[in-house]
Amino acid sequence: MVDRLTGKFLTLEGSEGAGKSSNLDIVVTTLRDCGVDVATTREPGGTETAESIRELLLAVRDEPLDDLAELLLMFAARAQHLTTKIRPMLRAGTWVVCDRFTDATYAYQGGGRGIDAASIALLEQLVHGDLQPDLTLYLDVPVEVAFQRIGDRDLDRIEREERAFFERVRANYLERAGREERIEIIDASASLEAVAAAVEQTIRRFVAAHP
Ligand code: T5A
Repeated sequence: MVDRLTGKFLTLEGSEGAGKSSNLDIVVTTLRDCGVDVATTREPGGTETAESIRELLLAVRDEPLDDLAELLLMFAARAQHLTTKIRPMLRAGTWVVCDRFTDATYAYQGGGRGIDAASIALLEQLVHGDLQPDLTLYLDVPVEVAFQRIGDRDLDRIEREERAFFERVRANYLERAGREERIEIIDASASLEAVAAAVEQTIRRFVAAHP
């Protein structure tokens, strides 16, 4: 049976400190101003069970987390999130704005950890082959700037990775953004105001194209 999803699916991507959380509000305010019914969520997480998987993924433990276990947990959380939250909302005509989605898996588990893209694509196909974001805003910022922004806050397991890991993450995002038409690159090294203006403009353009 064809799953009729009438809402639009928007995602925000970027390295830590790129400003996703800061700009999620801009996306929502702009959409509401355009008369769109919108809900927000995040990955990994978004539902009670998926948030528990998030805790497993981000907790700092003595036992290192196996790369493949990390990949499978990301998709386990995603499967739960899609079934219990994202698809029902899209079916009801609500637009969903998600802080990170599968582009993050290609960037972090693919680019960062070195897992081959074909294995990720296999899981992507299994979990949501028929559903892709309609628009992705990739907030691009040099690793150096991102780490200055997050400062000396308590870092989670992934944030504790070395700089080279985040350089590979960024390179992977940029490479995908160059290939995928749905991904809009926003220069997130600019001021908060300038980034917010670019985000708002991109969202208004998208809404105008999808009345
Ligand atoms: N992950 C996730 C994977 O490995 N694979 C996957 O498939 C998925 C889905 C989740 C982690 O999981 C990984 C990636 C992540 O490591 P998360 O919840 O998305 O993490 O959280 P982070 O990315 O760590 O979120 P951050 O809060 O660090 O980044 P944000 O949301 O991009 O940044 P934000 O908005 O909180 O801003 C950080 C600081 O910078 C300032 C803000 O005021 C804030 O203080 N700032 C600016 N300052 C100056 N100019 C600007 N333009 C600014 N923009 C923001």
